Amino acid sequence: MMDYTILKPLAEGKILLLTISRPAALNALNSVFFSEMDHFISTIADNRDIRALIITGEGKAFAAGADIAEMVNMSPDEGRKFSAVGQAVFNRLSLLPFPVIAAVNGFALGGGMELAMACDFRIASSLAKFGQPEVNLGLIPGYAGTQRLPRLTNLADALWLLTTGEVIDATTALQMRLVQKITEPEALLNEARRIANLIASRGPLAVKLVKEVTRKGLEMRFSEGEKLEQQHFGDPFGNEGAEGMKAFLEKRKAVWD
Ligand code: CO8
Repeated sequence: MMDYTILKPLAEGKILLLTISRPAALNALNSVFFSEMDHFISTIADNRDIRALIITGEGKAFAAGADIAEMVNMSPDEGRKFSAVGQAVFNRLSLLPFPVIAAVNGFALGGGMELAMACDFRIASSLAKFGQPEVNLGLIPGYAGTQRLPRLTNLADALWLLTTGEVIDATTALQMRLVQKITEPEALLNEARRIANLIASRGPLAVKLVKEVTRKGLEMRFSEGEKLEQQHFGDPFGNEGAEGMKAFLEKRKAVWD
């Protein structure tokens, strides 16, 4: 794995652990982060050996937002450009052909919460804090927070967080289904690893397809989504699906590769 300034990638068998490491600034997301993330995504996007990615933060933050110091003097057009770059990188992240799990260890604020929302699901430490405090700075979210939050939770909870900038704890985030699970702080990474390894033990083509169909289907009309599912349902037959079903009938573990 390449050496980065802010990102610390670690391969652990079939899963990857990516740590955002800029703890002195609470892992605030600056342009170096986005260019490293963009590069990192390019290096892993076509690697068939990777079955899941976990993203976490070093220190007391997951990421405390976009880098305010970097944005303070931007013009409206520079702001738009900064937003476009971040949106593109987070979209590429969400479209990776394997699941991406956010292991939220601490503050996930503003752009940090948007990063967590670009992942496929979220596990939170009991110490994690979530919020979209942009309005506190006279700003709005720029990495698709206004779009992902109401889709992941609901319109009212999203507008509560987006208009008040209020920071919520992990229990409240669980109640609004922003996170799927809470762990003790010291158990967070091992729980994320357990889930990632569970994914890695399943049929690799099936995991890839089920993510793609589910995510793409959400952008479509129901009947079009059904057609997409139908089409890809056929893909594993005769190969991975044949092995998985045969293994079940023979009461043995499937051999995927
Ligand atoms: N940007 C830059 N630096 C930051 C950020 C940030 N978002 N967050 C924290 N830091 C820095 C602090 O400035 C401080 O630096 P220094 O030690 O040099 O003074 C260091 O990290 C430690 O922070 P604190 O001393 O403030 O730590 P506390 O434990 O006292 O407080 C908080 C923690 C409550 C998380 C506090 O740091 C805070 O409120 N941070 C800002 C949170 C915030 O408003 N985030 C939203 C940012 S805006 C955003 O994300 C918009 C996204 C869309 C952008 C679209 C592109 C245009």
